[in-house]
Amino acid sequence: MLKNKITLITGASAGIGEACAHAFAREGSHLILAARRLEKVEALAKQLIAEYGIKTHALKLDVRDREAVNATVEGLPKEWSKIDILINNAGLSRGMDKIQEAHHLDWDEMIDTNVKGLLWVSRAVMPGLVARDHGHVINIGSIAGRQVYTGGNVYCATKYAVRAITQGMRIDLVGTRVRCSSVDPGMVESEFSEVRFRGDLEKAEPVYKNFPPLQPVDIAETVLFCATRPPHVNIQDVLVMPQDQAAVYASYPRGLE
Ligand code: NDP
Ligand code: 8X3
Repeated sequence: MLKNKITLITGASAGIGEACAHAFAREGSHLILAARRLEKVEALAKQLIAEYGIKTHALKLDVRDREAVNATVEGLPKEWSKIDILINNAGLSRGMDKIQEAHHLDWDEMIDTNVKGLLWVSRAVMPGLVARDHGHVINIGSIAGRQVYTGGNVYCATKYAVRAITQGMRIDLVGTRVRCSSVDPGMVESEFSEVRFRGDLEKAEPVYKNFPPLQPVDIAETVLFCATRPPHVNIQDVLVMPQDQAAVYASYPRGLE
């Protein structure tokens, strides 16, 4: 079903985006791999070509830069220009400070990446999907877009926004054959916490010690499921949690066995 399709993945240099790249490559999709760390997406691109025989196009892209996003999408080589699937995955969290104590630049970074970045990429790619009357936008939301937790404030707000934007996209796409899904994970072991705590491993590593967290591949398989339903089926949203995490405040501290 994905053979020879073109999938654009933002934030493909690590974690969930990188795992999506493997899952989609395995199914024969050609991949546009975008992130700020070009060396990482280039290395991944080479690996996927060797492993799966697909075509790849690696891009250095900061989703916060609207002009760069537009120029990149408009400037895609002809053979890459007809995108079938967009996975809006690029995202991050910064800090867990109280609103009365947090730094405004952390808020800018989260809002600019998770909300505005997702919008810039969608705005650039969706007209092509609509014109071709075919395609799929898959947004990576979060449990943080459904429940607010201590210190989550602005990060949660960005993921609530992603949830609203996804619902709005679906409404705006009614009458087209373009599908729109969101996949909302609970805790996933990736670079996420290291980025949130700016490389402070003493804070980042314990996040994944209370119970077995999800792995990026778990989310990639869910994204793949959404993308491989028959054309008349749209998986609107999926919430995927670790087995020991029923809700942000209801988890079982099993530890890692
Ligand atoms: P990682 O930190 O492992 O990966 C984040 C990816 O986003 C990286 O590839 C990074 O690439 C990219 N990225 C960040 N900022 C930008 C930017 N400005 N422009 C382009 N790419 C960017 O985290 P995850 O894989 O866990 O996160 C992926 C998504 O999943 C995010 O949207 C996150 O909010 C969401 N999520 C994560 C959960 C978790 O517990 N880990 C749970 C629920 C949702 P680079 O730095 O090279 O630009
Ligand atoms: C990331 C999941 O619970 O750490 O979106 O906010 S959580």
